[in-house]
Order: sequence, then structure tokens, then C-alpha cells
Amino acid sequence: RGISVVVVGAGPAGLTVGSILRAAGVGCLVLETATREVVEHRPRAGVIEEWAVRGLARRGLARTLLERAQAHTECEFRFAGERYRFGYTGLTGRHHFVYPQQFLVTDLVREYADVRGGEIRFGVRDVRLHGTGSARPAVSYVCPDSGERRVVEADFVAGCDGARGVTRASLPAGRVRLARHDYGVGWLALLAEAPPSSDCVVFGMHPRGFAGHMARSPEVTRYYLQCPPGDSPENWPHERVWAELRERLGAAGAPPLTEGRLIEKRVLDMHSYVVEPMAFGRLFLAGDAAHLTAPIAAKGLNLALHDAFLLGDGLVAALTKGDDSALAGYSDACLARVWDYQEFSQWLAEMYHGTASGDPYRAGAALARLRRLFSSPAAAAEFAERYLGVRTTG
Ligand code: RFL
Repeated sequence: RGISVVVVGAGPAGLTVGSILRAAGVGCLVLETATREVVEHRPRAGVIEEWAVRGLARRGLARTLLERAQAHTECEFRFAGERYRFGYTGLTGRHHFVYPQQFLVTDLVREYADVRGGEIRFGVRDVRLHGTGSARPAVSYVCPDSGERRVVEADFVAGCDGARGVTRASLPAGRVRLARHDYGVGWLALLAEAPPSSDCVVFGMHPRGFAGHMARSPEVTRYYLQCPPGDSPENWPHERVWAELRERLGAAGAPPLTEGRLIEKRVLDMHSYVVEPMAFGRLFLAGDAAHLTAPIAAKGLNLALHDAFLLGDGLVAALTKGDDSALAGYSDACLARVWDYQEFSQWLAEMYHGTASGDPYRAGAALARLRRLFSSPAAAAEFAERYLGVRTTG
């Protein structure tokens, strides 16, 4: 079978693109450096916006998700010792789906490879791109078993290899712009083997730093603790983590946290970047390969899916109807939503971190920003829209 598209990376972006291509009968090959086992068990995101789930469902990719995901309609802010519930579904008619990213990836691997007959090679090494500016680009890789280098030619290459991938480097330096923003804070990202301690996402703004609580499943909960950038997870033993979470998420009438064994503990330095444009010649980037949003606003997976829908549909139009117009507009169409979400993350970051900045001016302004959400219906409506990604500019 002829390969029309090589997709580099089997994350949410790459597998969604591949599944869309296979549904249209397009020959494609997905190359992935990790093993299937690793890809299907890597816990990351868990909050998916309603439009993104609808987009997956329209493409036949949300059957299991719709059976198993939880719907969330509210979040809670805790600050100055009080709890404030924020019902965003009442303001927008939309909700969030909570479904661990590794479950979605597992569903997508099955759909792409086992149901739609897509080819996928796990565990490949040293992936390289060749002639991306030419009419017939190629990707080469080293096979895990034989150690032999193979070259695959195609019409298009989809660079979906995440923040640490190789495809971004094939965009010629003089033709792209990298915009980067460093938030100057770290987040200790934790996964606890413990049921959620609240029925919704909880954000704690505390002078000791931000803390977050996000359900992942009935058995596992994600927590975040703001920490200095570059901090070591070893500085955060079990007792310190739970003491700090209790303190920062403490508020009048709040139920006690359900503690459990910490099964993941890593420090994320909060930064974001955007590569513009997201395409060169016959190479198109999608997801974290093109843009990273610090997990502040839980947007990364949603943006990866948005790109993947546009890229998958655009490639199908080009390859089956000879219509290149969607591919020509691909980068601009993605970047409108990317920048909308970046700006929201920046706005939210100040509200989360201002209180603990040590700067009384920033702390006062952050508190005013929070209070407005509960005193101004217009401010509440705007937050709800942006939190759910509805009516964006992209
Ligand atoms: P991925 O998921 O990183 O997948 C890229 C794949 O490419 C492979 N790869 C290569 N393959 C071939 N050749 C190479 N040279 C390769 N190099 C790498 C990798 O092994 C991998 O399988 O990128 P993709 O598809 O763009 O998806 C992006 C999302 O994974 C990411 O944006 C989110 O996880 C971000 N994120 C969150 N997003 C949300 O929308 N909501 C959340 O609640 C949320 N929470 C999070 C998050 C990210 C986190 N971390 C770990 C940064 C929480 C955390 C802790």
C-alpha cells in the first residue's frame, strides 16, 4: 500500500490525524519512539473541552470516551480562607469532560491501528526528515529490532512529536518565529492514588503558592503545588506534599483531603512557546510540536486536537479531491485559537500566582481579579467562555 502521509509521533495529535486519514482510505504510517506500553500508560492531561469531544465524536473517535468520561459543570476557587463555587455550565450551556489522556490515546491507537488498519511502528530511533521543502519529502528512522535505517517517502509529513520531538527543527530557521514566555514559577505535578477530594476542579490561591486539585478517575487524583522553578521532586516527601496541600487548599467548610500514595511527582517549569508559521512546504506541525501551553489553563490537549482535526481534514481534501485550500490556511486557522488560549493562560497565571509573588501590588491585583469573577456577571461570563474554549477567535 502506498504511503501518502508519514505522521511522526503517536500522541493525541498524531493518532487523531492518522485516524482521520484512514477513515478516508489514505495510506499513512505513524512513527513513534516510545513503546505501545509507554504511550498507553503516560498520564498527563484529563480535562477535555466539549467542542473537542464533539469533534472526536463526529470523526467516530469518542465512543469509549462518551461511555466512560465524567462531565464537569463547576469549579471552585479557594482564597482568603473562603470557598467560591463557579458554575460555568449555567453560564455557557457547555461542560468539560474528564477523561485521562492515556485512556484517550489507548482508544485512538486501537481505532487507528486495529479498527482502521493504519500502520504504526513503535520504538523507532533517530527519526530524521529529508526534503520537506520538496514535492516528495521523506522520513527515515532506525528499526528497533534490526538496527537498520529505513527511508519512507510520502506526499506529506505531519510533525506530531510533541515538545521534545525533532520535526520542529526541520522548519528553516530564517522562515519561522519562535515566541516564548517564561512564567518564572514551577509546578510540582503530582498524581495521588486517592479518590478525588471534591466533585470538581479546585484552585487554591494562597500566600504560600498556588495549589490545584483535579479529578482524573474515581481512584486517581492530580494535584499541583507551585514551587520554585527547577526545584527537585526529592525536596517534596509525602508528608510535606500533603501538609502543603492541606494548607493551601484549606478553606472554611472545605472537606478534608483524601490522602494517598504519590505515584507521580515531577517539577514542570511553567513556560509556553508558539512556532509561526506551523508549516513549511509539505511539513505540517500539530500539537505540542508547534506550541506549548503551560498546564495552567489545561489547554494543551485541546489545542492538539484542534490542530489534528484541521490537519486531518485538510490532508484528506488535498489527497482525495486535490483541494489544497484548507492546508494553505492551516497555520493561520490553528494559530488564532493557539494565541487565544495563550492569552487566557497568561491572564489566569497572574490570578494564580500573584498572591504568592511577594509583591503586594501583584497580590492586590490578583485578589481583585478573583473577586470580580463573583461580583460581575460580565466577568463571570467571559471567564466561563474562555475556560471552556467557546466563542474563541479561532
Ligand atoms: P504528545 O502527547 O507529547 O505526543 C507526542 C508523541 O511523539 C513521540 N515522539 C516521537 N515520535 C517519533 N519521533 C520522535 N523524534 C519523537 N519524539 C517524541 C512521543 O513519544 C509522544 O508519544 O504531543 P501531542 O500529541 O501534541 O499532545 C499534546 C498533549 O499531550 C499535551 O498538550 C497535554 O498533555 C498538556 N496537558 C494538559 N492539556 C490539557 O488540555 N488539559 C490538561 O489538563 C493538561 N494537563 C498536560 C497536563 C501536560 C502535562 N505535562 C506532562 C507537561 C498535565 C501535565 C502534567
